[in-house]
Amino acid sequence: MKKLGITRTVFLGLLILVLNSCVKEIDDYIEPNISNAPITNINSLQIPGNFDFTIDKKCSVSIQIKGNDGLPLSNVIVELYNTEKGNGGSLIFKGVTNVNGYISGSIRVLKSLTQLPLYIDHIDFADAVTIPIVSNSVSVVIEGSNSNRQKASLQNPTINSHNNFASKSNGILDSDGDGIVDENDDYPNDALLAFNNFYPSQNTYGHIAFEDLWPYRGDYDMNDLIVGYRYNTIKNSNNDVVAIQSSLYVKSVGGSYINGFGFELPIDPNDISMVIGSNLQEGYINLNSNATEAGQSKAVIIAFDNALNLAPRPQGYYVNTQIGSPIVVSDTIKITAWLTHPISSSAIGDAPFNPFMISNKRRGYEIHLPNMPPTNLADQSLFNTGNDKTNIALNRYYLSDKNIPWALNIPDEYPIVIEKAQIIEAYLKFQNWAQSGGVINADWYKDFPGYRNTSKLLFR
Ligand SMILES: [Ca+2]
Ligand SMILES: [Ca+2]
Ligand SMILES: [Ca+2]
Repeated sequence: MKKLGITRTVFLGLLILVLNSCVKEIDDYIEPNISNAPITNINSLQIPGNFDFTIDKKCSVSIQIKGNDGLPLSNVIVELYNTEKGNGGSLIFKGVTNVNGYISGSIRVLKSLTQLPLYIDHIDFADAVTIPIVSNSVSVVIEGSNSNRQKASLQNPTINSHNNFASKSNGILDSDGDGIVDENDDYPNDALLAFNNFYPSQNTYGHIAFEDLWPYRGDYDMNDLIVGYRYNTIKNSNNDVVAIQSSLYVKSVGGSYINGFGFELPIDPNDISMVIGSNLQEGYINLNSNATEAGQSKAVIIAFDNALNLAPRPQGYYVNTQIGSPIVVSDTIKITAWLTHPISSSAIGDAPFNPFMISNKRRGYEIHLPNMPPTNLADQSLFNTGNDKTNIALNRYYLSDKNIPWALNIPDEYPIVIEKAQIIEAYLKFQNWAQSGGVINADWYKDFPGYRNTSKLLFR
């Protein structure tokens, strides 16, 4: 590292004071390379050893709703969107306040996001309330200030107390009797289910991109398997989780391996009554009677055991990674894991949970997101072979000797890097993001001027 000037040293000192909790090991600090000098080989990047390559972050949610009179409002539906409804916003979180007007839970949102619109289905609130994201938390008390209440009360004499009837919809029919009126109940005829909660959002898919040669580094086109996902955590009228639903498709298969995909939930396999919808045809996955994977101490759901069964390979081509190759439209599979009993959202964690691929029908070869642990069925003797530089004692997993991952989670659109191009050739800000440890260009995958070399990308 070159010598720091005085100004830089003072600035760095302040940064350390301010971001004390964020900068764990200052010895590992590498100055961000903010030049656009093209680095043509990803293995030449100088990446901080503690960078986990996450684009979004987990935020706790704790919201209390009070009416115009300052008293807590119970049984009120609240929704968080990723941006305003009128601005293309899409639902991520939905639930109902308890007797003290509280609702809590957690969400995953882009690290760059500083505020979210909150929609409150009560006439004391007119429109979206913008609430701030501070550190990793959405924690607010919100009081109503809607002068329309009086008008509404005059039109409908029942609107005068803290109850359901002050809902904007004025709906009173609760067909399944679960306490949530039909207009607000995503499952109006099932008393065990009430609310959909989506990741990345109701109307969008995220993508997990894999290199499949682990523990060897491969070519870093990050297209050997790209899985599109949308998770729906289904909750009941107590805001507890009753099912995990995943909609999954195969966006690309840029290699010759037969690859599978699954995810691990942080609960006991016996907490699941049944998994429905997996696509398992190759015979190398063993299941329990509830269709979770056998031999696992946590619940593992294998979604598919061969990506090509969802997205067949055209004669003479890979799937969606070569210019001029036939466009392959994957099947989308919907997998539902029903729980034996409602589980708090804090116990079950957040989508995408712990996703991984299995390479070339070899069950022991799991490839996870960086710093996510293997399942019981991973062959741990593969760690620290090839280019893998896992350190179990430090919870460092699936990063190479050059601190490069084999998997990335992009909770957004993700055009496919063409075969044999490195990701840094297509996504021109990736190098800044990686070398700064995520400090700059956290939006490297977006379609902003100068961000993409579209001749190295396929939009399929
Ligand atoms: Ca209902
Ligand atoms: Ca219901
Ligand atoms: Ca490839």
